[in-house]
Amino acid sequence: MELTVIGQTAGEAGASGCSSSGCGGSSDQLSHLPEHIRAKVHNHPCYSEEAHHHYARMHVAVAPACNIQCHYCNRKYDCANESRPGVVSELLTPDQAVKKVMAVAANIPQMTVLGIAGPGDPLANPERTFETFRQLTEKAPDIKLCVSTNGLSLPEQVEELCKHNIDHVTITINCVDPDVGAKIYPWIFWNNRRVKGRKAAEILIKQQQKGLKMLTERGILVKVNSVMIPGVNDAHLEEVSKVVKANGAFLHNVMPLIAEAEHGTFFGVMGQRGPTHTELQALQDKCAGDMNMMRHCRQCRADAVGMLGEDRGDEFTMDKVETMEIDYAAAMQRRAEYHATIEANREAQKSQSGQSFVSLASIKVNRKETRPVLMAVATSGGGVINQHFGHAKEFLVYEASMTDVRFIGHRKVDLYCSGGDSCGDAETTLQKIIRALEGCEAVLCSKIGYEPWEQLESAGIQPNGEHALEPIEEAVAAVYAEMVENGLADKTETPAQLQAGA
Ligand code: CLF
Ligand code: SF4
Repeated sequence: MELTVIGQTAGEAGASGCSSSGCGGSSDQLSHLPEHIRAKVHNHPCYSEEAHHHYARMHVAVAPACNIQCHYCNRKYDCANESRPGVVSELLTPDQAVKKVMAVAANIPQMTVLGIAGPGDPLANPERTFETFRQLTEKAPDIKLCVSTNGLSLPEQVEELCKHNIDHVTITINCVDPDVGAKIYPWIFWNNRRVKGRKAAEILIKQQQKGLKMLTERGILVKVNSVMIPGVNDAHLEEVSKVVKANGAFLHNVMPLIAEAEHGTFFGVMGQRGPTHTELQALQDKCAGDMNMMRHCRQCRADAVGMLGEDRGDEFTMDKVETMEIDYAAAMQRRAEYHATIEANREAQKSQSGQSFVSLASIKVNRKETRPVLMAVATSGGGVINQHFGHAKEFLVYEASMTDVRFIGHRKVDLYCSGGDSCGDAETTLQKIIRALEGCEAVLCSKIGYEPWEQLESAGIQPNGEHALEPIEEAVAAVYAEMVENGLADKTETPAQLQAGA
């Protein structure tokens, strides 16, 4: 789910003619969907890119066991299919999890979704997972329920999932070819015994596709996550995308492998690298020909709390939750009012974005030979440019062209300005940020200091603080229009060529 396509009013990405090459679910892309599907995704921060600017999710770590082994996983950490490795969650009982969800929902009005995504596989822990869902259906009826699984035991549990009113299921599918699968999964636990190698992958693949079909036949929206592992399944994932789409998947989320030796995973220890930003984007673009692509996944942890990209878990540890007095009925009312305000703002932003396209369209007459430009954006949510450059922990990256503005992905960075003792490291941190923003030609933020301004400029990235509080797509379109007018987006003048000529 992904971007707002300026100037387009119809067509879900990939599915029916989004001009940007695959997206997922911005409001415009969703506009052609049946009403009951739009209602399911419009405020789900993972199933709708636009929604992730406005709404939050949380996970509860109730599921410790797993029934397979992935080469990118170390059981000491959370399930790497849905969560980044390297952090250990506080394991909760279903009762604790329910208390925590109600506490978070009462305190974070943006929250719409509760997901169970680890630390092992939720469906390998069915009693704990379903008891949590059962209680929440009763006590927090306004929260959407979501689950992520490796799919091995999915077909046998589809009926149970349906009973709990779960509208969103994620299956991690890294392959549809057992020979590729054998390089990713050393074993699975199946019918009370351990099955290894190609045979294991064959069973897993069969179960995943069967489960996917069963869910989609029952009207449940299925997102497929795939971990991109260069040299192992990268060339194969286009085929995966085609197959899962044919079997009814709603959205495909190709995520980069995170493999560090210190995580102690097989891939980490063997020195298996993850993809670069460029490789990931290229593969997402290829898959987008057939499929709606998610590009805003943050590979969040199994106990993540808050907007995607932020982690407020520390505010809701169980010792704190136990002391909170919750009036859930009152909180539910406040949240409904808050969501109404968000929806009004989204509507307003949409009409503004439409106006920006008009200015691009008028430029088109004079400048035909233009190239697309990548821009980084600092935002703390709300779909607007509202973050100081020095406070950004990540930048969203957009591609502007004469036809649209599309969301490409995000780049995580260290804080440039954290104050105190770390200020001595600022130069190094800034250099790291500049490296992370490689390929971007502008960075849009609410404010920026003199020093980073100068260094960004010398690195060929133009800082811009003129669009504070403006909707992101509108601001990106306006900056692009300016670049086009000044000849900075001419096909013949890439930044590298300009620098060479200087
Ligand atoms: Fe959680 Fe996953 Fe549901 Fe979202 S996360 S179970 S679908 S509520 Fe979202 Fe996090 Fe990416 Fe998952 S950003 S890791 S895709
Ligand atoms: Fe680890 Fe998740 Fe794979 Fe299980 S499914 S081995 S918990 S990454």
